[in-house]
Amino acid sequence: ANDVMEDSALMMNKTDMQKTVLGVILGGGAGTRLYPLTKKRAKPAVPLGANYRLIDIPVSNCINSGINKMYCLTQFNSASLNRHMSQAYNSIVGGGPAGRGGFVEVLAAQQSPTNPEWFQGTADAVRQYLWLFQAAERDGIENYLILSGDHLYRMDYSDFVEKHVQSGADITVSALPCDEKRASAFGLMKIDDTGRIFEFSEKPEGDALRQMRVDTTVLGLDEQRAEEMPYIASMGIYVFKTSAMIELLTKHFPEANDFGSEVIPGANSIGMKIQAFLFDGYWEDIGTIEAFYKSNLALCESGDKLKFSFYDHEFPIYTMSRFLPPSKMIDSEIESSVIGDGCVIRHGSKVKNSVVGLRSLIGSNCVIEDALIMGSDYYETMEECELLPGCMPIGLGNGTVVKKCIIDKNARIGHNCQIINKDNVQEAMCEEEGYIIKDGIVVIIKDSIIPDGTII
Ligand code: ADQ
Ligand code: ADP
Repeated sequence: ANDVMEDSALMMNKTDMQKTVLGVILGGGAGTRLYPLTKKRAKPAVPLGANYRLIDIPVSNCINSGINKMYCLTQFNSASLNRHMSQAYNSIVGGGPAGRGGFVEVLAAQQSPTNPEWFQGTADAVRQYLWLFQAAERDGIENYLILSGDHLYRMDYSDFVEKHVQSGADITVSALPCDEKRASAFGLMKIDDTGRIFEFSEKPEGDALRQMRVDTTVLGLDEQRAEEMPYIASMGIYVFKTSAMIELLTKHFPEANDFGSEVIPGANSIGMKIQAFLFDGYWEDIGTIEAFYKSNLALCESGDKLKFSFYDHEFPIYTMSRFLPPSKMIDSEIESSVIGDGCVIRHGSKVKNSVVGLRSLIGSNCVIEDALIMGSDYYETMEECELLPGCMPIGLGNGTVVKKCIIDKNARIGHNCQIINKDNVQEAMCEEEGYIIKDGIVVIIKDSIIPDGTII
């Protein structure tokens, strides 16, 4: 009986994630880094891992952490984002005894008589919707969990929030050790032996960077790892006490646009208590074309090399259920690849180290290598296709070779094309022809038509 008493006492002390935490997902600014994937859709709707979209990661992490109230702040709305959000999660977070009035909603920047501007940054985005979050506060929201929409990781936020509550911090920043090479892409911090952040510097370079070097053995790293990773980087994921957020955004720093460069260092300068929470797991910012491409292809790895797996029964990644048929491979060779639902790969085709997204239709004798093919939003009928000049169907035509490229959704690639970055170009803007090249990766733009025999 004592054990039971202790257990329930423990449970009573635990933070009620559903009642007291509001998840706020930063769904992207102007969307330049992932361009052209964000040309025709909001960033959170960018397809990921053959069947998913970027937004599935933070939303699933929230659901798996017991958080059922989430807003996604985005610069503009798109049909695919709304459709996805309303169909994918509402049956999980809303309604029912488990749901307890949960929701996942998109909030787009909007012009209003008092505010003629779009979101000027991450803090500004939150500030513009504080009125709505404060309405939620009346229902007992004590902490805001601020998340990014372009990270690949699996995290139980309840540990993070719990630490934040127990330490009595105003803000807790999730952090990891980082090497010299990548350090200046992040917010860096110095912490004392209680984990309190006493210095925070957003993306410092040169001397300012070296000045942020610390002894990371305090994080539990061994000597050698600490030597390799001498910085503590912010993951851009924060828990804010509701009252601290309101004070910071409206009273102390009403002009601040960003959390990393202004609000966090500012909070430190006025003596607020900011704690670091050490995250010990795989985490990747996939907000650039190169990182996004690499992380998608990394899903093709197996065994110890696989860093992120969608196959975790205890911690599933939720997405829209589409009731698609299984994929069919007809006399083709598939090696180390991820194939989404409802695809058809025709005879003689070879797929290697590639992600082939849902509803992809691949013709015969194609070669697909180190490619990320996003698939299609729909199956078109022959009648629909015949309305187009030359009737070029969505997908890859026969005999086409694609290597080291990203092919966005609904693209129509003709027969015998070669998308191989023949001249090894690093950067090119050929939007008229339906593609751009970034970091040496050819990206075929959504809905593009690439005629038969094209060589890129
Ligand atoms: P960055 O990711 O470079 O650094 P930022 O560009 O502000 O910071 O983006 C943070 C997140 O907010 C991204 O998901 C982005 O898409 C989104 N976002 C940006 N502007 C937005 C806007 N106007 N409206 C809505 N969403 C917007 C941050 C921190 C660093 C930390 C890294 C870790 O500032 O300290 O190290 O994240 O990746
Ligand atoms: P999908 O579901 O095909 O991934 P969306 O539903 O996001 O794409 O977009 C549907 C169409 O709406 C796009 O093809 C594009 O023409 C238009 N669209 C979406 N977002 C924007 C935007 N911010 N600006 C202009 N057009 C947009």
